[in-house]
Amino acid sequence: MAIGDSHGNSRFVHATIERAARLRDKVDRDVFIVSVGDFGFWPGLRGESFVGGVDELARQHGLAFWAIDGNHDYPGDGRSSRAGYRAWSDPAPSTDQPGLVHVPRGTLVHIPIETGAGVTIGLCGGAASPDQDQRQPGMSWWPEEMITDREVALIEDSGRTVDLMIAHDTPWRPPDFATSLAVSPRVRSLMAENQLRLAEIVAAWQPRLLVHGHFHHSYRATAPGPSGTAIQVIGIDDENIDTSIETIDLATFADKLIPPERGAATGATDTSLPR
Ligand SMILES: [Mn+2]
Repeated sequence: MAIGDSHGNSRFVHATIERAARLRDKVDRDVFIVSVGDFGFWPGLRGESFVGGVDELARQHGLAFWAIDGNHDYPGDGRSSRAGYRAWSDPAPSTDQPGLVHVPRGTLVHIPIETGAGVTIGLCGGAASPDQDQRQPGMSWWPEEMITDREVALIEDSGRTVDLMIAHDTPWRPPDFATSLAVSPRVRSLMAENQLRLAEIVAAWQPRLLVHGHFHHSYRATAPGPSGTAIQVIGIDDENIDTSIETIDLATFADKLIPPERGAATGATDTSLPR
């Protein structure tokens, strides 16, 4: 279950955990939650209380809760307190480990599926804040927000591909997206730079499906993939219990994973979204 930007909204996140627990009990299969970033890792007591509350409720329900970092998430120093995502980072998250973890950029997780080869998920937070000119460095804005060239190089050098990619930002502009935010040319180029790095990661990972947040905009689209294939893209809205949750059945998704060579040979491309 992927959830949109939550910005420290306990009511929204607690409701998603309750919903995931009900779903698991109903379908009697494993369910885990992934936040697509701008989760609410904030400095100070407010941040600590939010992340502590999410961790506690997820543990109570025996649910794994993964969060990638968004541009508005505070990195922290990883030591002095539970505020900041570095204190929660786990580069080897597991779906049967209850509680909150931050999944670092470039992490790959393989989810076994009984009927086949399983699904490999690649996770990568990071984005440039469009509103950074209005934010205070070290208080409400952190330079670590952007994906770095080194992070891209590490992903490219690994030579691995994924089936499903979960990111905060997307290389492609969401369709029908409009914003009233005035963005300076300097910030605009930073945003483009991050999107370019994500495009490089997409080229390396070659996902069949990309799920992202950041734009607070729900949509489904397809983008061009390698050798004539299409990459399905799902954008998720923010803080809305009705529109900010995407449930992806990984078993059904795995069934639809046709090797790209076969798609190209027959000229057929399945562009329907996995349910
Ligand atoms: Mn964001």
